[in-house]
Amino acid sequence: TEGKTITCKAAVAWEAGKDLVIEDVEVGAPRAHEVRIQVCYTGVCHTDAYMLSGKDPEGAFPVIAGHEGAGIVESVGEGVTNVQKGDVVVALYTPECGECKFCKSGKTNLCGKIRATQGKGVMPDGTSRFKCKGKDLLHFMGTSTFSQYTVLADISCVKVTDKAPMDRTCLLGCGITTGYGAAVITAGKGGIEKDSQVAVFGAGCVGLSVIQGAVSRGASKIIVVDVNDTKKDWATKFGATDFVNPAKDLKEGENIQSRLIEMTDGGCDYTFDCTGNVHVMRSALEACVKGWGESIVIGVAAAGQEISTRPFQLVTGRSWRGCAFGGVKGRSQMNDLVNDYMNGTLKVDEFITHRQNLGGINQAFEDMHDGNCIRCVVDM
Ligand code: NAD
Ligand code: AHE
Ligand code: ZN
Ligand code: ZN
Repeated sequence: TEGKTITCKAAVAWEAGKDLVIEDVEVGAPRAHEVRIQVCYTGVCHTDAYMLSGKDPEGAFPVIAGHEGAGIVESVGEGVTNVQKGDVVVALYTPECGECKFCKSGKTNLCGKIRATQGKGVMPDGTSRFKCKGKDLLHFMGTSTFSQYTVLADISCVKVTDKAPMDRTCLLGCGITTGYGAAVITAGKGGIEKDSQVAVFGAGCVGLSVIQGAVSRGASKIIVVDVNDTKKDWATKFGATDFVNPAKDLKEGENIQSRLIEMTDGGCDYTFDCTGNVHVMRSALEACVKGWGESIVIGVAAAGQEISTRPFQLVTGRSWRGCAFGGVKGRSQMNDLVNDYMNGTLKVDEFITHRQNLGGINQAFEDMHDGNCIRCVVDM
């Protein structure tokens, strides 16, 4: 197959808001600094659903979505040195070139090398590797893991041990790493400090991963806020100390920020928005303690949404921060997470509540609405 076009199955989104269609697609050979991988497993993330709904300003069709994938390198293009045929890899929607101003800054994981073309749904040379029915299909987030074969920039994948099961490590491609990294890397620029009081808004895959990170840093209080009561058991299982359902548990005249301020004797050291709801983001900021409290925005809000608060909240020392992929540098830090998983210090298996085959991928999106669905893993 090396050097040749591969025909395989992929879930194609022909237009916004419509079911995905399993099609035979042609996947071109990797060009210079590109890698073609056989995708073995992919998770399904809310950001895929968001783009497919048509609400993402960067969404364009027809497209192959998916960004939480693990697979095996099938072939590499000219000049590729970081991976070779047969390597097990995790796809990285946040690449790491190591050379651009962002990579070199030491302050962020937001590599700038291919961001412009990635946002347009094409490879770094401006073209697509996918064709179906004679038409070019767009790539998504530089990964397009809803195809049995996909082509990535070499800087958009990282080799991991073949001893780690790919149906688990695929989840390190987004949700788990995002929440965990937000807690241990982004918050406080270096992670939550021991004995911090933390509030996590939204206990999905991302929020539960923030809890894991907070536990690993020795937070003394981890309050989970979710409108779904079934998330209480989930939060407790991951190490939360308290649970508040703002739709039911608030007293007359109380809002969620005042409740959290009361529970923490003045406010939280760190709060995390893992909902994508801009009103929640405001509450999360205002639940921070004055002087140093920091709120991390992780959730992706729909196009046109804006956040607001009284500037006084910032004047009195609270700050707003945000991160993509938890602030994790994929190529230099992914293997630490895989090792933590392998030695039992990072939970991954626990997140998998649903499974589907590629043919059931639309059901995987339906599954996401189930209050008990944390992640659905698709066997490609
Ligand atoms: P999820 O839907 O599984 O979890 C969200 C949780 O928030 C649910 O338990 C829901 O009940 C709860 N919730 C909804 N409205 C609420 C409210 N008003 N108050 C309190 N809780 C509320 O989603 P997820 O997979 O965990 O992802 C969370 C968000 O993070 C999504 O917006 C997703 O797009 C985004 N995300 C961002 C990044 C990043 O790099 N920044 C990466 C992955 C996901
Ligand atoms: N394109 C959207 C924003 C989507 C977004 O914020 N994506 C996150 C990853 S979410 C993963 O589930 C991200 O990586 N952001 C940084 C980046 O460079 O895209 C919009 O609103 O325009
Ligand atoms: Zn995601
Ligand atoms: Zn870079």
